[in-house]
Amino acid sequence: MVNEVLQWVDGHPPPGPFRRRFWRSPVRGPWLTAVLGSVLLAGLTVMIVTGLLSYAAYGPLLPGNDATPAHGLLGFYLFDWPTGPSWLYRVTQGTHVALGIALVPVVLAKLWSVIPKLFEWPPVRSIAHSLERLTLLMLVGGLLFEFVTGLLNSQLDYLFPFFFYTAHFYGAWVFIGGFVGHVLVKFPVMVRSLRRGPGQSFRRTSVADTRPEPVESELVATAPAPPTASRRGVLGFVGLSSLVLLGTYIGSVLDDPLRRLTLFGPHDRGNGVGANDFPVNKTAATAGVTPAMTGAAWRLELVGPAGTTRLSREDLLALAQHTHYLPIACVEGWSIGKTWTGVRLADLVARAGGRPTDRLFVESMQNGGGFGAVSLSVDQSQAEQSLLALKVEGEDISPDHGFPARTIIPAAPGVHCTKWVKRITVIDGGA
Ligand SMILES: Nc1nc2c(c(=O)[nH]1)N[C@H]1C(S)=C(S)[C@@H](COP(=O)(O)O)O[C@H]1N2
Ligand SMILES: [Mo]
Repeated sequence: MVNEVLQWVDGHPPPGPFRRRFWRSPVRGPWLTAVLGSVLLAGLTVMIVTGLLSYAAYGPLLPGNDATPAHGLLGFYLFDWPTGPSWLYRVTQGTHVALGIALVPVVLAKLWSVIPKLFEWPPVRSIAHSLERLTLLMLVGGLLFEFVTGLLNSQLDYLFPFFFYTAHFYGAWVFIGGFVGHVLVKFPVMVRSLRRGPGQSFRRTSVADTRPEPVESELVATAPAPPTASRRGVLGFVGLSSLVLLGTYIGSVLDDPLRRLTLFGPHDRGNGVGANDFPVNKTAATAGVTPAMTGAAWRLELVGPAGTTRLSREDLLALAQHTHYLPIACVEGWSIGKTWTGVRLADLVARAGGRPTDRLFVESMQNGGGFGAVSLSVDQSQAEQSLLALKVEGEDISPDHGFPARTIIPAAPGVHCTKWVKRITVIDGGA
């Protein structure tokens, strides 16, 4: 009895999208899906690797740095982020965000190409089938969640009611689970479909001659509509859309004058004058840093085994100055390289009575907000290029860029380059 009911249900899909006749595009089919899938296989692998690297770059093993302290086993791969080459995070994170933007049309086209699957009937057939459907839910749900939160973050739109890092981190692992499962199941199908081809010449078939792929698959329309685009047209449109999107963004990761290429995005313009005319997320005013706090009375508090010393900006300028070209590279993807001048952090360690095996804790005058305090690793504290910067491109850094002094750490995410430094504490590195 139960079996008969189930059989009847199987043979009677509800009307509309649950019926194969509903899906009529003649270009939809396993080959088109495999082409888009192979682009995503490569692209999303790069997204996963650069995303996981970004988490490692935050130095979450150091006290106070971890945005997801409950990561447990998911932090299995963490390692000490290197201090060179200085453009390391600029490249890994710029790639993560720029590629994410460029992949949007491919993701949408891929979802479109497999949409009949979403309405598969019956929805669950067996335990194995329901597991497959669950991987798909993790894959598609995780993918959309990561793309939406990531894009909003890169555009500084914090519309969501949760903390970006935590959500993007756990969402990534849900996605990775679905992605790995999906690739294991579908890789052979993808290779087979690519080998078989679309059944017609990709380059020479006109729109009018475009026919469904000659293969039995639930993606292929049984009652195709008249063609409105060729496969070449569809893939060309997707590829061109990706390039246009990439083109609007790419200036955000380049230095002047190529930076002017940025058409959209919050970091196309600077907000300052002369050497300080480059982008700022958080101005001194929004951070609650007032002119009284940064004026002549300001002192850097240097705390270490030798006790606490207070250094004025003049004191700092009287110490050995070093100049390096180093980027600010934000997790949001944008970056900009500048020539910074200031005191070597390693010199401050020594001055405070510390040893080369000690590390630093840097605090800002900014009250609260999560950026107020950062732990630097031993390598970061000792790196030849790690600076407490006082000048940029030969001019005093502006209040919005962290006057009187800010740290600049080679290869590190921008968040580790603390503006409006108040106190630097030497901490026993334990070695
Ligand atoms: N005190 C303080 N330092 C800070 C920040 C901040 O909000 N407050 N932002 C950090 C981040 S996330 C980046 S990417 C760089 C550049 O940020 P900006 O664009 O606000 O200058 O400074 C870092 N230093
Ligand atoms: Mo940032």
